[in-house]
Amino acid sequence: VSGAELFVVEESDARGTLPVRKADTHKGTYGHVLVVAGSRGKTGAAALVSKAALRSGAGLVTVATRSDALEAVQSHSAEIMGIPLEAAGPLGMGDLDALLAAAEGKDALVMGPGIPRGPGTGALIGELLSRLEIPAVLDADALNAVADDLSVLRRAKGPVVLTPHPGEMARLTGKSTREVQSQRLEVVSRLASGLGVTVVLKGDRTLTAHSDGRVFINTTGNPGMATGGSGDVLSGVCGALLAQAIALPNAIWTAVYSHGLAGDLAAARRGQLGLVAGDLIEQGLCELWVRWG
Ligand code: NPW
Ligand code: AMP
Ligand code: MG
Repeated sequence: VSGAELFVVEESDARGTLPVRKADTHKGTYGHVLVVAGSRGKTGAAALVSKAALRSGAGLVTVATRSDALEAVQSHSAEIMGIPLEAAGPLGMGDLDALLAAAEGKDALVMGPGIPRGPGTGALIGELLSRLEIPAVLDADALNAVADDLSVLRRAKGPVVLTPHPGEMARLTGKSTREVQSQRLEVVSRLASGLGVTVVLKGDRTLTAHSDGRVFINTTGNPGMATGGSGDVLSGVCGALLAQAIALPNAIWTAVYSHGLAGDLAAARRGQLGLVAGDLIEQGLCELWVRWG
């Protein structure tokens, strides 16, 4: 691909990117992640994002979600703080003020897994990103929401990271999933440079493309991770590393490497068939951080 510069991420690269905790620090040092995720019936998505962020070093995690979903989201984990979004139905411009208030004092935004999506969700995301300076990770239904009009992403004030699986990438680019899979490198690097964002094309050998033409190839992970919620965990890890002020794109290829290695460690305990997304967090990530001291 013309202009693309390829790198294979190694364990020492990922390990070396992570911050070493100093004694004279506190939770504020490690950043506060705002998670906009979940809805009735998909509260698990918000919980997985949030728990993954907490288990990846974020100092604080707050979830903003519809009132009818918040209690269930928080019941998954005592450490998650919550803000109810009082309106009803799909996320739209009516949620802007509440989300701007929720984003005050936050260090990174993760938006998308399990959100209620409607015709106004893309415009809301564009408006929100045009007002926030913090890095934003868009995943799942936030990607589907902006797919109709990707130009909303150009309004973003802060850095933007997109984390599509091949099906979502197909929607973002108007291609078929097969076409995406047959030209992964071209598709991901073109989208990243075209929009001026960082794009993670997930799957076997996940590719992280930065807007400057660099593409980072991941070698960790296994098909046991093809299970509901795996991607939600990745977006939480990304949010946590960004909130800890790790620069782009390093924060993202490190998150991808760590998430995949967590999957390999969890599969060693559970088997690929037994692996569920929660294992990536409770077993995989925790074992990984111990291994990396
Ligand atoms: P197929 O099936 O192969 O033809 P969707 P989702 C394709 C939330 N979740 N390689 C696949 O194609 C998420 O966060 C909530 C190739 C299919 O067409 C989202 O907000 C959970 N193709 C929402 O639910 C746990 C691939 O994409 C399509 C591919 C819907 O998310 C689960 C499926 O994708 C979930 O995370 C690959 N590697 N991967 C919860 N507990 O609350 C996917 N495709 O339609 O975007 O649906 O990803 O399940
Ligand atoms: P999602 O489809 O959004 O839940 O994301 C699935 C996550 O699991 C992504 O991080 C993928 O890279 C990872 N994953 C799924 N299948 C595989 C596979 N066969 N090999 C490696 N990683 C995978
Ligand atoms: Mg997903």
